[in-house]
Amino acid sequence: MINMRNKNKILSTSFLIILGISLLGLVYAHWEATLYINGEVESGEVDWEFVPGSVIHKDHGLDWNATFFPGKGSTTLDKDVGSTTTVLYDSDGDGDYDILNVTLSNVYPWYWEHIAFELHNNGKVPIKVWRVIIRTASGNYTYYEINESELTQGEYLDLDDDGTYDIVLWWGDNFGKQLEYCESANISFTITVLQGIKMGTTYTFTIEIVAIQWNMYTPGPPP
Ligand SMILES: [Ca+2]
Ligand SMILES: [Ca+2]
Ligand SMILES: [Ca+2]
Ligand SMILES: [Ca+2]
Repeated sequence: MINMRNKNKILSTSFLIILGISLLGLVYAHWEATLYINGEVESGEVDWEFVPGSVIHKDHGLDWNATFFPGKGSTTLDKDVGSTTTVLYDSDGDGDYDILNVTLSNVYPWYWEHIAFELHNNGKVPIKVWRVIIRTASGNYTYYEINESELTQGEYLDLDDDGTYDIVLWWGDNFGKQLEYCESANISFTITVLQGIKMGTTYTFTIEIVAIQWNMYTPGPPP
C-alpha cells in the first residue's frame, strides 16, 4: 500500500524527472539547431583530401592470392609476378590530393591486393563519406559507383572495356562516418583479379571519394 504522503513524493519525483528530460530535450534541440545553422552558413567550405604518404598496399614482392572467396582472406605465394603501384593526384590544383590512381601490372587470376589510405577533413564543417567513384583509365573511362547500400557485395569492374570483368573490388566500411574538422579516417579496399584478365597487361583505374556536409547524408543510392 502506498500512503498519501509517499504518493505525493512519488508524484513530485516523477514531475522532476519529466521536467529534467524536457530540459535535456530543449538543450539538445538547441545544440542541433546551432550545429545545423553553422553547417548551413559554412556549407561552401566542405573539403577533404587523401593524406599524402598514407596510401599503403600489401604486394611489395611476393604476390598475395585470394583463396576460395573473393575478398575473404588470402595467403602469400612464393612467386613475384604481379605488382601494384599507387599514385595520388591533385586534379583541381587546390593543393590537396583528390584522386588515387591504382595500377596493376602483369597480374593473373586470383592475384589479391589490399589498399588502405587516410582521408582527412580539410574543410570547415563536419563531413560524412558518401560514395566512391571508380573510373577506368581505358578509352571509355567507364564510371562505377559504390555507396553504403552496396557494401554487402563486391563491385565488378571491366577495366579495359572489353565486356569481361577483370577485377572485383570489395570496399571496407566507413560510409556515413562523420569526420569533424581536421579529423581523419582509415579506409581500405581489396582487389581480387578475375579469370577474364589478360595476362602480361597493365590495368589502371582511379578512385575518388565523395563526402558531403554531415547533415545532408543519406545512406541510400545518391540522387
Ligand atoms: Ca580539395
Ligand atoms: Ca608482386
Ligand atoms: Ca585537389
Ligand atoms: Ca575486361
